Amino acid sequence: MNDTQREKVQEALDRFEIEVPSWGFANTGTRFGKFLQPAAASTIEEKLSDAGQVHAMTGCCPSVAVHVLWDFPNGLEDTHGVSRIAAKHNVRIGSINPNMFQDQIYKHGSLGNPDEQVRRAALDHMIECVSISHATDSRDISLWFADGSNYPGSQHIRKRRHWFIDGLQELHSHLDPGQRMLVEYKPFEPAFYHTDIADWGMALLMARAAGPQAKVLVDLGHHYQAQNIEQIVAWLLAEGMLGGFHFNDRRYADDDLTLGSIDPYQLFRIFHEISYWEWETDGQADIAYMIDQSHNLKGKIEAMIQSVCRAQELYAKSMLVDHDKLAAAQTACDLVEAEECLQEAFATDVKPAILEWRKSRNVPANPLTAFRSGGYLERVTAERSERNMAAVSSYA
Ligand code: PSV
Ligand code: MN
Repeated sequence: MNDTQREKVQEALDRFEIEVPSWGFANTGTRFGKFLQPAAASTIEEKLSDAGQVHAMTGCCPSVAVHVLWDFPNGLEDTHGVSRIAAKHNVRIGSINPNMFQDQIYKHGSLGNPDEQVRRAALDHMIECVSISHATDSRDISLWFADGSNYPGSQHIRKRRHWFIDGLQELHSHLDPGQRMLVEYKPFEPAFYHTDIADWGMALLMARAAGPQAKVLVDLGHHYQAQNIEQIVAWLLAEGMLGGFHFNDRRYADDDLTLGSIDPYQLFRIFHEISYWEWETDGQADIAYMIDQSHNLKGKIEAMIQSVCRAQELYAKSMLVDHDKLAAAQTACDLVEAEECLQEAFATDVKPAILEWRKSRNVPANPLTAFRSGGYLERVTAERSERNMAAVSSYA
């Protein structure tokens, strides 16, 4: 890597921030059960403390996404003092995720529910989340709906679409001028026949209908097999509608595997589309990068650090694509030369440049080993294990 490339990587890493999810530090499982971890976080303070560790080790995770009913079961009143707790752990509250799926009333949906009272309750909860975002000084309200149906004919797809648009428009009217709402799509799970916002096209139309501060959020686990996600990213950028990501990797469905563990080249290609667009437009895309993974088997903080380091590495590699050369090769339809531009950048060892950046930020050269030898895990295991493992015996 030459000096110019090294500088490019430094600059890129200076602006690259990635948000971690509070729920990634808590005990979670599959529908077949949970394997509880003695060190898992339960309270919002514990989650913020764990997130603080990830930030201390990596230097690029200053904010924490919260899921309202998991982190603030009583809504707004639970947010009192939470920003101060976050600051104590050197992080801040990031995107606010309303929860329109865990209450019994949502059996047949939230904003798409045929029952007007349920739609109202969902909307009131989302509006309260806007108040929460004001209390925590957060910008983005991140929306994912479990709405859908399991059997053909059982729901009126067009009516539900209409109710969604009405609801999202009303929510949009509660946003402050600088705020955004991000609309996430998912084609399956928990509904397995249709979901109301199934893909990026539906999310785009919903966001457009909601208002100018609504953008689309791409969760890497929310696509059909073999879908070309970087093309979706390129289109959303071109439409000015890409608002954020939920990063994770997958082999089959929404597997929540550690980022880059299955297909690191895919994330590289996604980052490349973003940096290519930025180079062409001489602009900077306003994208919220977030991780959405909760690990059932791996140590939660370790898995988060792994994911963040992988994201940094792939982001750095994507900066090394020679855009002039690529544009010329594309115009000349020189397929091999164009492809080599990507392959060469992907194959470049960016570790020395990342080490330099870590040194300049005063963060450990190897975040994972530093975390392992830092004593934090042992300390929180001692503090939390009795409580966490008591839950195991109540399972038995
Ligand atoms: C749904 O699968 C999802 O990706 C949404 O973003 C939720 O908020 C999150 O997972 C909950 O884990
Ligand atoms: Mn997600």
